[in-house]
Amino acid sequence: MLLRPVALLLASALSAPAVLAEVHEVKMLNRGAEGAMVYAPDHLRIAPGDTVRFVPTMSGHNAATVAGLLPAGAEVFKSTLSQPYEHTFSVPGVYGIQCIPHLAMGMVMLIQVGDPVAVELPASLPVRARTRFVAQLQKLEGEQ
Ligand SMILES: [Cu+2]
Repeated sequence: MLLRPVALLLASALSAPAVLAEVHEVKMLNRGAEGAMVYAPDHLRIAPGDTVRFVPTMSGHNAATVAGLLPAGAEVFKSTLSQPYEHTFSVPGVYGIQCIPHLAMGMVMLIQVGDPVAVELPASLPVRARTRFVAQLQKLEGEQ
């Protein structure tokens, strides 16, 4: 009789994170609704602890963090070309994601983890990447 409340508490503590965490899928495409060399969707708002699965729908792409466009303390990553890749985002903030072969063609996306924060784009970005980041930031702000 005394064990029952403890068991219930343990069960709810163990199941809560699994219920809340989500997996979001992003396709890597040579062409999509937003033009050539795109992630689809090109921006995401997710909760801390959620996972993003980058899917090589078309080959020759990858997903990597952008130097100067990720939260302090966040993990830097770079996936293998043409391979599926999953990353769990635990540190809140805004992450820029780039396809390394196609950064100059503007193959980038933004992932906002948790609440909105002010974002300053790195000065060294190629023009097409900057243009898309600016458009993606506006979409994120418009959806808050
Ligand atoms: Cu690419």
